[in-house]
Amino acid sequence: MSQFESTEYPLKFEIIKKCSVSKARCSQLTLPHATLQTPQFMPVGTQGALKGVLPHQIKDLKCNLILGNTYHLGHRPGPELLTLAGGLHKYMNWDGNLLTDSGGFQMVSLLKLAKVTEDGVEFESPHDKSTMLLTPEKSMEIQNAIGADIMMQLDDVVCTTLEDTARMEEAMYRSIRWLDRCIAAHKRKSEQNLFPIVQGGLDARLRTISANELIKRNTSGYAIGGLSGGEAKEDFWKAVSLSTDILPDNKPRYLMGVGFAIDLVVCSALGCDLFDCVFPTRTARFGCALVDNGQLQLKRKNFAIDERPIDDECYCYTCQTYSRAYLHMVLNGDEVTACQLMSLHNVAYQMRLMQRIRDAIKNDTFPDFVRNFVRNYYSSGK
Ligand code: PRF
Ligand code: ZN
Repeated sequence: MSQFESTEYPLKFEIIKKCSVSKARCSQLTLPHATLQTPQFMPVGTQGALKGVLPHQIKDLKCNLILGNTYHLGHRPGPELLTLAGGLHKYMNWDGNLLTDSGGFQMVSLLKLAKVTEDGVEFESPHDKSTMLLTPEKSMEIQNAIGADIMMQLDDVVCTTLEDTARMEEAMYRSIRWLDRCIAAHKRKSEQNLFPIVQGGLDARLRTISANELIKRNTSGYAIGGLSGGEAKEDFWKAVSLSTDILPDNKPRYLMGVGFAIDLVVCSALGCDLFDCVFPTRTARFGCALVDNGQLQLKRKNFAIDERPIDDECYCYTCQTYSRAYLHMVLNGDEVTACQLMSLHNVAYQMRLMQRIRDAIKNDTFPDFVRNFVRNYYSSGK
């Protein structure tokens, strides 16, 4: 891969501009399938597609990095069929970049039945009730077959608001042992990047140990995990800031599972580069349209006579074509069309927000942008 000749990994990360007041930076990230600028939000396509949005529509929104899930794709189509199809990019006709999560987090959050042992994450198959075991080696096998541009290590994820420090510590050290097993099992090092995940809950000591251990492995980027599980905003932001203080400046930092507009703005200021969350597409299906000062619940009666678009500054097809009144009607009737129109807007909203963040960093107006955004967000003029 010629564009990566000078680097050890199939990834290039160049900082274009740093904010002089915060830790925010705007960078250019080159991956095997495309180049993009960060900070960037990655929409989630659980089964190898975004619910209600076609690959060409995602491209039209200038998005060239989306997420897939090992947990779902490992079941169906499974690694053999994926290898046969030449990987997920070809299979789903997506020529942009793909990032896959390792599967453990989805199992623990979706299936309350999952059990973690030193071997891996044990769970009941959703299909035939047999017991299955996702090990670091199995996760790498599936992710190598998928062919994602960025793969995630299998980690032991615990909920910060439910578990005690002893369990946090065990999970943090186990995640490091699993990282070493992932590195050993990764078979396509010149084609796919493997990101490790900082764990340690809200505990500064544990997070510091975790981040320093990951740095020793010298991977091409880092993820910050174990957060965004319902902890207080202040605790969450502190844990993020502590992590970005330790992680090296010259590599991308991916904050996992974060997608609320306010968190994207604040965590960009704290030096995070990549984000993902199912929230924008999931909430769209329930009739919620994202706008700067919060969210519009378009199923509510007052929207039946509102002839304005969701957002008159949004360039998406939905806003260019339809009124809130029309969307209100469709949302209360035709689920499939409503899902498409709403998801398209919410993904476009996230993309435009990230573009505004990048522009502000590049134009030296980021501190003002943050101040105005936060003031407007909490003014809640629905
Ligand atoms: N680990 C993995 N995936 C994740 C997370 C994590 O910690 C989060 C944050 N809670 C979202 N997705 N593997
Ligand atoms: Zn729109």
